Amino acid sequence: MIDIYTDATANGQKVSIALEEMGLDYNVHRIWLGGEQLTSEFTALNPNNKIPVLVDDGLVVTESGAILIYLAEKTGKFLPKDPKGRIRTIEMVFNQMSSLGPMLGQLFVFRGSWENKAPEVSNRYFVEVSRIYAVLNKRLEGQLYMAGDEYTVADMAFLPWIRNGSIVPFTSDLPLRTNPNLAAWLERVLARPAVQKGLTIPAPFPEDKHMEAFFSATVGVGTLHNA
Ligand SMILES: N[C@@H](CCC(=O)N[C@@H](CS)C(=O)NCC(=O)O)C(=O)O
Repeated sequence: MIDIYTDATANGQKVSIALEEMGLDYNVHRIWLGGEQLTSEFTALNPNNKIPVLVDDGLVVTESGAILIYLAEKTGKFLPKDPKGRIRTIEMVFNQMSSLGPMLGQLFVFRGSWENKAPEVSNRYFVEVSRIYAVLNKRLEGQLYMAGDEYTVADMAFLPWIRNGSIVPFTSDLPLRTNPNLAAWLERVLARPAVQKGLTIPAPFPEDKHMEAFFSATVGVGTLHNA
């Protein structure tokens, strides 16, 4: 049986989307990022104190990109079998993990939790995320999905992040509409029923807790990260 330890953030949603897409049964353990990621029970699973964590019959897997590849290999789904499609998919999972995720995460920190008090810093991340959007837009020229014409785990890696960028009020100026291939891709993947379901697991943060939970933990501000 599969257990996931997760919260309602983009990295967590990647995993619930994948599990829904693959039709796997799983138990959800919600780790409230206001501090539950620091308990000894949780850090025994992931010493890096970050969600998501997946446990499959005693095998613990951390890092959302690794979890996506693990699930794709386990099920034989959403990771093309041909060498080119396979490496394109892995390439784009790594790309998301090392570029869009950290850069957009920092944009959320400096625009949101730090209320844009360091505009030069916010601007550096805004410019970089905008550049990444344009690169993705170019990549999507003439292909339906991030790794080609097949929907793969690479799409699952990008989609909760780009969706968040489009719904968080202080990143509404990100150039999504002006990158029409990327905007069309987002609509395409968001139309999938498994994606819609995965985005609700675990349930979104309540409005009043959203900023507190997201900013005090996810982005590493406040007292949680002083140690
Ligand atoms: N590279 C990791 C990043 C995971 C990550 O940043 N998780 C955040 C939530 S999206 C977290 O658990 N933050 C809690 C903390 O930093 O204390 C992955 O993709 O799994």
